[in-house]
Amino acid sequence: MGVRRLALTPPEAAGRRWVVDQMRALDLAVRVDRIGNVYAHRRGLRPELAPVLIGSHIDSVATAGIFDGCLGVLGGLEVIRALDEAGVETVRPIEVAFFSEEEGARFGTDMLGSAVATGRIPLEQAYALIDRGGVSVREALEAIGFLGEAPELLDPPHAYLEVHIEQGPTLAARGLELGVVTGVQAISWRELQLTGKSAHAGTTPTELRCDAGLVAAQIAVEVRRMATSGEFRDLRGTVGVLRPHPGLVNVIPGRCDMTVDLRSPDDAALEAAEAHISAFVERVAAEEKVALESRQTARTATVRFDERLQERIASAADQAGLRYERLVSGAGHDAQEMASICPSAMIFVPGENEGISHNPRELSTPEQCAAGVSVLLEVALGLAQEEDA
Ligand code: HGY
Ligand code: MN
Ligand code: MN
Repeated sequence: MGVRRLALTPPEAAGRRWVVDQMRALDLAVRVDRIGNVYAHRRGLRPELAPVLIGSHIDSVATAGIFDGCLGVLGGLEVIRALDEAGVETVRPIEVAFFSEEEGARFGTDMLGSAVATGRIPLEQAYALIDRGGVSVREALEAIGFLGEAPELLDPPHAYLEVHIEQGPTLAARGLELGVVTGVQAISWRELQLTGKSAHAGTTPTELRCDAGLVAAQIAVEVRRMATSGEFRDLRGTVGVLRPHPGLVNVIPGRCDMTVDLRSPDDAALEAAEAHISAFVERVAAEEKVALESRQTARTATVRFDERLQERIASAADQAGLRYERLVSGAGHDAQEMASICPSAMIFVPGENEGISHNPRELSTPEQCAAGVSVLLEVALGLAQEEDA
C-alpha cells in the first residue's frame, strides 16, 4: 500500500542514510542536529555569509506516494549537482536539509524538526513525544543513530526555499505548470480519548449504554457538517484516526481514540470552528455519559511567504515560459516554520490523478518536477550571489 517511511523508523533511517550518501558524494559537509535534522553544506566564496537553505522532508505517512517531501530534498541536491557541473561558485554557501517528522504521522505533531530548529517547540518537549507503542522521539532518534550533536536552533539562513508537490487538484485542473505559494492555511490537530463502558451488544438495554463509539461517530458527522455548512470560511475537517476498543462485533465500544484535523485559510474561522467542536464534543459525551480527554497536538496560524521571494519565483517561471498562478497551500510544510526566522517561499508542481497525495497514486511527471526544480535552481542561485544581508 505505497511508501511507509514513518519518521525515525528503520525504513526512514535507511532513506536518511541513502540521502546522506548522496550528499557526501556531492562533497557536501553533512551535520546532524539534536532533533535529527540533517544539513548538507556547499561552501561559498564568502563562508561568513548566511547560507541559502533549500529543504523539505523524507519521512512519509503510512500509505504514501514517492514525491511528498522527497522532491524538495532531492531537488535541492539536483541544484547542487547542476552548479557543480556548470562550475559555478556562489558568494554565499548553499545548504540542503531534511527535517525530522514533518508529517506528524508517528509522534502526533507535524513539522516537528523544523519547529524545533526555529524555536517554536522546545527540544525537550519534542524529545518527550511518544508514538502509539510508547517509544519517545529521543529513543527513536538514538535507535536509528540520528541523535546528532549539532545545535538544534538554526542560525537564520539568508533565505529558505522549498519545492513540493501541490498535493491538490488546482494546478492541473487549470492547465498550469507551476504554483507560486503565497502561504499556508491555519492547522489545528486534536486527539480525543472517549471512555464509556464496554458491555454486551445483545443484553445491554440502550438506556444503560455508555457507547464511546457512538460519540465518536457523532463527532465525525459534525466535523463534516461544519465543513459544508458555510458557517466557518473554507473549513476542511478530517477525522483520520477513529479506533473503537475492543473493536469486536458484539461488544459496545468502551473506549474510542480519535483525532480531529481542522484547517482554514482564515484564522478567525478556525478559532470559531475549534470553539464549536469543543462545545459539541463535551455535550454529546455528557449525553452518553462518556468521559472525555482532549489534547491539542498541533496548532499553527496562517503563514504568509515572503513577497520578494514570490516575485523571484514568478519571474523565473516567466523566463522559463511556464504557466503559473499564486495559491495558498492546503498542506502544512517546513517552509511555514522557516518563515518565522528568514524570508521563505515555496514552489509547487502540479500532480496527476487530481493531485492526490498521502496515497500511492501520488504522481507528478518528470517534466513537472523538472520545471519546479529548474525554477528552484534559478531563484536559489540569484539569492546565493547576493552579498548584502
Ligand atoms: O498534514 C500536512 O499538512 C502535512 O502533510 N504534514
Ligand atoms: Mn510534505
Ligand atoms: Mn505530507
